Amino acid sequence: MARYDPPVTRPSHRGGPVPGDDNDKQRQLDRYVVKQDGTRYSTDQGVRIDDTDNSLSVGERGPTLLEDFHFREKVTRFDHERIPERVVHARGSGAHGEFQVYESLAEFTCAEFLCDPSLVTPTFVRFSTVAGERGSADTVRDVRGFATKFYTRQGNYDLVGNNMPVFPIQDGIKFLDFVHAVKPEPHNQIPQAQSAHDTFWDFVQMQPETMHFVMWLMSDRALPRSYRMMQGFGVHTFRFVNAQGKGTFVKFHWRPKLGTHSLVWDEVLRVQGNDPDFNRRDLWEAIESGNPAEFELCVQLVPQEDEHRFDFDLLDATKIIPEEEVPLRAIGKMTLNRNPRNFFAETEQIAFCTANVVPGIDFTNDPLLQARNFSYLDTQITRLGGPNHQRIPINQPVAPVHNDQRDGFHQDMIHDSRTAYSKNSISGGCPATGVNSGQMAGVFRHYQEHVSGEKIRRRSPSFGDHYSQATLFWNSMAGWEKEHIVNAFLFELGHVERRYIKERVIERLANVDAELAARVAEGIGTSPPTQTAANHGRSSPALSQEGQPQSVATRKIAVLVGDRTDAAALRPVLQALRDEGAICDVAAPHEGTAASFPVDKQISAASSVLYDAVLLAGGQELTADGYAVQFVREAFKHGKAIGSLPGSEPLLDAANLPGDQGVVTASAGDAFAREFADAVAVHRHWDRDVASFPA
Ligand code: HDE
Repeated sequence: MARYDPPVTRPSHRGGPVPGDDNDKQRQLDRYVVKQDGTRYSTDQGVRIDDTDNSLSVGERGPTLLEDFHFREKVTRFDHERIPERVVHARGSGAHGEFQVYESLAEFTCAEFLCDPSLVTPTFVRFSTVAGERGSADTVRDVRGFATKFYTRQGNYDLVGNNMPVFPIQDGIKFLDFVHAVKPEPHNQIPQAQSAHDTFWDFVQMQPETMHFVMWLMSDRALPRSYRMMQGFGVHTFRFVNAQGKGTFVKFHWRPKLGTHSLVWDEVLRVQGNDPDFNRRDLWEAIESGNPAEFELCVQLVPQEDEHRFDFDLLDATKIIPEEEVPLRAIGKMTLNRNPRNFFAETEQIAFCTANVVPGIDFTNDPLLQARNFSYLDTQITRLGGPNHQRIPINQPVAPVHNDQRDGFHQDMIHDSRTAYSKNSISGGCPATGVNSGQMAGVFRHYQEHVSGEKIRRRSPSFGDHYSQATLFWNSMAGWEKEHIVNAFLFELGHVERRYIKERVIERLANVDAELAARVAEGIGTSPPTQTAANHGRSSPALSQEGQPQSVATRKIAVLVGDRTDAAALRPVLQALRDEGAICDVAAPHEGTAASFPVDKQISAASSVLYDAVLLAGGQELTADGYAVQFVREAFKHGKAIGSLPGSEPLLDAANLPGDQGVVTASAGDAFAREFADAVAVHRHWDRDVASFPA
């Protein structure tokens, strides 16, 4: 019989070609794709199998035979399916994409992918939470990882960032301490994916360098609505190096096209139960439905000679450069347009490393960055089973790889050479370094920096101000953002058992802002600190989430429909919303159809927290459904737009809302659809007074 060789075809994307399909990385990955359709079952050795439902036994009721190689192989493979999860950032989701620079940055860097606007560089991004385990919920109060691998023609460049621009510690030697403090407590492994416990807050109060980061963590930045709606930051100051060897300090920022938007805390708690995969699903579904996630790459550039121009140290990862001091320059765009084919093969096995740089991008002496440059490869040698994990398809560069590194577990290259050392004469001196071949074009050369000093174990005094930027962040928040921050402190400290830890946190807060400290102190029932530092009064408006780009595109709207809904009134409104890219789910008391609309969700199986807005199109009958009433009240509590078409008045009355901000009631027609779409695009209506309103 002829050998069966299944064709490798690319998956279809809504029946059409897959965007971002035709690039060097995708073509490389294609070579490894295994299709199941039309294949025959075999062992790992390629031997075809008659039956995989019954083990080989002596008679029908007798013992299983050791010689059953298929049974043994199957059980053994199952026993070894799991690999260790990442020690941090265990929970994540990824997507393929492409990056293109707007115009040449040759003045600052010789990185080819940043100098040639015609080059489309394949990328893979993995978003993650930090503290939770692999199976934990997406929506928790935490930092989000935003790690990007650029498969450039000069090798892999990894920008391993977070959605917050500052870190809790300044020196990598403290990372173990920080992570041990935030992870579940050692005696009982509680709590999962939470910072609301004693060891975290003990670490905070003992280590004041955490304070700026803690302000970010208590803010809504820790609760992103979507991975498509959050910023990314390289955090450290890196260095661009141009062809002449001149260095320029650089901070990297990813800016989401859809704006930076967050959930509210009460909603986060409810999303965890309704859909623990909330952010993962959002990214997956957006890409599947042809809505790529788009981010602009921006940089802040600081000339080498301005290194000491700031009132903080550029090497200190607990500091930002305020955008008002050094504006962002948008240099290119990344589009995430393709979901992975296989989660384990791609998203789980991808290995990022800050030390993966290409010519034109270099490090600084940031002690956190220096530690990271060691840590990533080191941890991956355990996690991915040895040094050859670079050969896993998702990790392979598209640039050719040749060196004298050899062997190790799972070597899949067959090196056809009599030499594995350099320099050699037997293999014609190959593979040849730049120096040995005299061809230095395109080789990585470390930035030449003069360094001298004594061996010391001491933090630089220039890293000593832990509060000014925490104050800057607080000062920059809108009223509603401050409210959320105070509430976050109260929730977190409310879960701390030891009273003295709460009180010491408040003493730390007194150095950030007296009002903040007093509000939190009141909540935990202690007197406000008498010693408070003077607030410097400076702010950086760019830090606030107020005034973000607004769009109704890809926003999810629950449309509450009853059997007596006026279909003729609803249809044009639905059409208008869908035309603007909104995703409208019809939710009704039962599955099937309601008032001629196919029902997407039965109301009790839906929840307002899974939507950005709710449109009431039902009649009297929905008033009797407690879930429908709860839907509306909860949406109001969480600041979401509510639209009400004629006939929905009884439901609105039953919800008994305490205000009408962001509640659009009108007769059906174009004007209503427009007004409602605008109310949805706002994201949340913070002008509502919901503190005393139970949802
Ligand atoms: Fe990480 N970090 N990190 N980190 N980090 C890891 O690498 C580490 C830091 C970040 O989706 C680990 O492969 C040290 C800052 C992301 O695969 C590990 C220090 C920032 C991811 C590690 C830091 C990050 C990681 C765990 C302090 C933002 C997930 C598994 C010196 C700029 C990448 C792994 C992915 C993952 C070490 C600090 C971001 C253990 C020692 C600062 C997004 O190597």
